[in-house]
Amino acid sequence: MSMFCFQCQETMKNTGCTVNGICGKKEDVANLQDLLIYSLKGIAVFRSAVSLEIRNQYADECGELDKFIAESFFSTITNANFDRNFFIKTINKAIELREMLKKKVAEFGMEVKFADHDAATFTVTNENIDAKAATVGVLTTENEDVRSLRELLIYGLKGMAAYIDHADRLGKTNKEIVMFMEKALISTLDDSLSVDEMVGLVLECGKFGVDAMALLDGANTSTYGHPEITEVNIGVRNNPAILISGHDLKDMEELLEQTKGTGVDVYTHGEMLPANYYPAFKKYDHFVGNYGNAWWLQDKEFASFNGAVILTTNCLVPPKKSYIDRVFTTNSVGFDGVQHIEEAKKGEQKDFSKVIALAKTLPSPTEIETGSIVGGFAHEQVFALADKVVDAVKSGAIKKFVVMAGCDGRQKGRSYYTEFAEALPQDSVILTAGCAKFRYNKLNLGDIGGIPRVLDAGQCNDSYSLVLIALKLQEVFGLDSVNDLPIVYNIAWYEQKAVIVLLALLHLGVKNIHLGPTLPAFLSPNVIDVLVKNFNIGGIGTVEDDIKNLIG
Ligand code: SF4
Ligand code: SF3
Repeated sequence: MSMFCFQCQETMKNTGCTVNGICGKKEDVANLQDLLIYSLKGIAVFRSAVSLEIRNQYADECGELDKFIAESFFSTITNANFDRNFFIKTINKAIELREMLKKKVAEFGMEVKFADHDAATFTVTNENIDAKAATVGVLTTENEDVRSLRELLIYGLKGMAAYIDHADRLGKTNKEIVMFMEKALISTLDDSLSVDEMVGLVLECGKFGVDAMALLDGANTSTYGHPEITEVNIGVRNNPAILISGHDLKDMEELLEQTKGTGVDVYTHGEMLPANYYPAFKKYDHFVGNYGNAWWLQDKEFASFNGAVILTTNCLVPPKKSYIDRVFTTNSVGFDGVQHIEEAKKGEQKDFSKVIALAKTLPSPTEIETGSIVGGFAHEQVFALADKVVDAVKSGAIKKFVVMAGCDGRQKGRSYYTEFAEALPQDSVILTAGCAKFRYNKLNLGDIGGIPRVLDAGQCNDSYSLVLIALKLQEVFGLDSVNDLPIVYNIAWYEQKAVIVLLALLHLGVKNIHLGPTLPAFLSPNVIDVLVKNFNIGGIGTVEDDIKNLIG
């Protein structure tokens, strides 16, 4: 076995990728990603000695290190970064930062636990880095339950890191979240922890997941306004164009600014669709709408788009030769042979001029769809409709809300979600967020007294909106528990952002969540038992059975 990765839903045979990733990740990159996480554990050992007070005092330096931790985690998320050189560079940087922290801690005579651990002492050369990387993967934890809880925690941190990285780029940070990340990283070196303590950390991760999503929600809405109900065009115009994908709204803003008046149109793809819902982006008349569907269709859709494409975050599918020259990555995304747009200098905008110049030379997009879709049902917009929604529940016009948030993926069995949405009774409303929506957001499911039957809150991180909506309904109906609401959860997962969303829901005490299309391979049978016993988590079955069991 040359690698072992089981962090995403499409892992080989639902056990683990052991040769190459189904996602296209090669064994050397998979192992280097493990080594990067391992080197973050070394950083955490020394960083944990730095108090909040000191962090506040040295805000700039500390902010840079927080950013490094978040970006490093983010680069190891499924379908984000496939670039070997990026990982070698980042691991070396991590070791350098660890040694700097080690010196400071020694200077101040601070005590740290695990200072002698290999994660806190190892070094590498270009010659031995692959050999070292092959020795630090998830299988080094032998007990399968301990491994399961440690990896569940690490994957939650990866998702959390993605969200705080976006917020950071909009100037919003929360040092306590990073302090928790460090504590959690160190816990994975600690063989003395009991199962209960590890479960406690996983749930605490959910608490900080809620904080991270709240931070990002605040960053997005205070910068770009609250999403509002929007009809999004899914057709094309006859101009050269740029397709922007991923989750980073700051890139969206800067791209729209820089393409203004250039004759180049801008379209969103995949998880960038919700950018269409923000007031701040509506003023650009060259922002045409959304092109295509979820990430896994990008090999076909990037090809037919014809123009330049920017990946601001996951999910990147290894680009085909036919269009690789038109693809650009930025932030934590990377792929060997794909042009990368570097981070901007402080106070400046990122420079998209290369992308714009290329786009001008390319043909306009080939039409693959026409018409429009409706979205923008984030918390403030739904609160504005609260009276209507409450009346519909009271009158019985709405009998169930079905949360179908999460990820989409290429596995054939995911047609379940389309069929499930179609089979839902007419008096049910789907609450969605994340790219899972592409399985049913173009079906004509109609409305209930003017309330569409698919309410899209936005990106996966906007699952936070769904939580606020549920809490609001609980308050309006005067219920003791969020579990007393007529809401069922049928969530689709693929990568690690869905893991932090799940942990956030568990932290809020949400029970009876159904997770599919398969339960995570990294959950051992005993850990699944704990989740079933405490939260009644379940998988999915057939559409017919699930409609019967969930909806009644
Ligand atoms: Fe396999 Fe998923 Fe890991 Fe890729 S990210 S190697 S598909 S488990
Ligand atoms: Fe999708 Fe990758 Fe998870 Fe943000 S873009 S939800 S899978």
